[in-house]
Amino acid sequence: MKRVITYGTFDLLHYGHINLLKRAKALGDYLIVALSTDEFNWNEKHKKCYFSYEIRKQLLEAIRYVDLVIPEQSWEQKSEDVREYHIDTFVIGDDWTGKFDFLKPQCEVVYLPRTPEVSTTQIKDDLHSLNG
Ligand code: C2G
Repeated sequence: MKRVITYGTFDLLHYGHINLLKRAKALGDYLIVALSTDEFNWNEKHKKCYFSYEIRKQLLEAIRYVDLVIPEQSWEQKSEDVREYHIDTFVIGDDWTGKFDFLKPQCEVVYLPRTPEVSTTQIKDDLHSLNG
């Protein structure tokens, strides 16, 4: 069984996220999503999530491509995750190209093209301008 892992915030879930998860699952048989906790988002990514970790986790668990959701609590946990979950392939959007090549000795590293024209930031901005 080929095991795939990906990482992200997945706030205000949209079709760009779904496209990523669908392609990630197609690379193997079992997909783990390491979901950024609220603390990690705030302290490390300076992102304030609209939905809490628990809600974002529930949403991801409802997606047919996702087999397991675990917390992402630090930038440094990836190597240990790959070991602990016997990961064959690490995958993430190409906005991160090169950033996780250090995992190559442990597993395949795949950067997938992002889905254009959609992002959580854009959704927030559009809603803000809609409501004035
Ligand atoms: N994504 C995409 N297309 C978009 C938007 C996002 O393919 N239009 C992908 C991103 O490239 C990422 C995943 O969807 O692979 C989740 O995106 P974010 O929630 O923005 O995750 P990010 O903040 O990039 O966190 O340790 C890695 C980080 O946790 C990644």
